[in-house]
Amino acid sequence: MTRKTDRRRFLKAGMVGALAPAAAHAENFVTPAMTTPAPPGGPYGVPDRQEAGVTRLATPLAPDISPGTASSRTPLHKLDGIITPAGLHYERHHAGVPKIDAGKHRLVVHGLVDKPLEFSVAALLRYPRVSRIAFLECGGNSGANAAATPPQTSVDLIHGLVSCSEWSGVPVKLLLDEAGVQPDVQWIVAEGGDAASMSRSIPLQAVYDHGLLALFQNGERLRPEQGYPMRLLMPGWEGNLNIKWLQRLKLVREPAFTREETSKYTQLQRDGIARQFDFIMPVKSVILVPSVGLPVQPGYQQITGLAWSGHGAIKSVEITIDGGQTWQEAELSGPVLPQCLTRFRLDWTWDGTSTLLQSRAIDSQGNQQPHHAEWAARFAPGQGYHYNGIQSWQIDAQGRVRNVHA
Ligand SMILES: Nc1nc2c(c(=O)[nH]1)N[C@H]1C(S)=C(S)[C@@H](COP(=O)(O)O)O[C@H]1N2
Ligand SMILES: [Mo]
Repeated sequence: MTRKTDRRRFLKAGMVGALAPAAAHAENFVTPAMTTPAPPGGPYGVPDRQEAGVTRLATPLAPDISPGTASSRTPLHKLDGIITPAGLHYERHHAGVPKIDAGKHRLVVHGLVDKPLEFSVAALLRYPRVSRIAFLECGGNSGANAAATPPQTSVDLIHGLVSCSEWSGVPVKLLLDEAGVQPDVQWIVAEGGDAASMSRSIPLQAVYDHGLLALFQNGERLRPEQGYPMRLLMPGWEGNLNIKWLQRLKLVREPAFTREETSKYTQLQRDGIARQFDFIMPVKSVILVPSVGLPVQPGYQQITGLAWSGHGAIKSVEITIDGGQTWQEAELSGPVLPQCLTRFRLDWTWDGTSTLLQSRAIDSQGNQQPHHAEWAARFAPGQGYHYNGIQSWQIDAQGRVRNVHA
């Protein structure tokens, strides 16, 4: 069944959720809100209080073992479009959100450079800026699905460590050119000004070509949680490299082998060899509606979700509503941008029988998502970084959704 015929049939049958026309005509159209002028909004707008349930999902803290270790996830299934409101951007802090005095904060560019430089925020705000929309995803996102038994939790708990913003700032290459990169530099070590002193080694060429010193997020200055007053943005690269509260870029010959690239963010394979410096987030797609806790209604609904790839743009998303027997192409809502969340939709009329839904994305480089079993065959048990297996939702005859591996 094609999307068009499905939509036509649905329109003919009438809106499932609309009030009967008679009821609408019986209403008095003049409401109390139309007769009494109301006060204006405040200096900084917030969502209507009836939307108070649309919040980040915080993971319980463990202050005794690891004070400051915190994460919260974007409620992807309660949003639409591709942009994450700043207040709902996921958070991952290894030592909490430091209070940084933007007037005193400095960014130092040093190491193997002709001229070490120190920048204030005010100075950086005078540099030429660029803007781009890009997703940011934690290397551990979706890792819960790597387990043999998939979790029966809301979709944000599994996949909500990804968000998408418009980021504006100074291309890092401008600062590198000003400092003068010496000939045998291969790597840059980026360091944050938090109690984790989060540090990562990144290949020089990648930072030169793609690195953005982000100062603005969705039009306003970065939120403290996202690294105010500045962070490194490496679009499409593992979240951990996107150093927040950035205070140092050191140019070096060899990687520094920091904690975050040795004991963490490496992936042990079945063959006993660990992948290290696996930077780019792989192609992924997730159906967000329906999902666990969001049951299917009989009749029409729109299946919708997000797809993204660190390697480029999303080329297509295919959906199966019959457990993989047939696949149909979902509509990409647009814009479709590289290293960016891409919204997909498919009109569907559910006939009330149990079935299995899956989505699979292909990116502009031809990368595809593996099935869970293919992914699990490659990596050692307990590994979960960079998990991008196909998400399968089992629908029972009551419309309830279960997370399964298929
Ligand atoms: N300085 C610093 N930078 C950091 C972190 C941190 O704890 N400290 N966390 C990293 C990790 S693991 C991720 S996934 C992203 C999260 O960015 P966000 O909190 O803006 O979503 O920031 C990265 N940069
Ligand atoms: Mo992360």
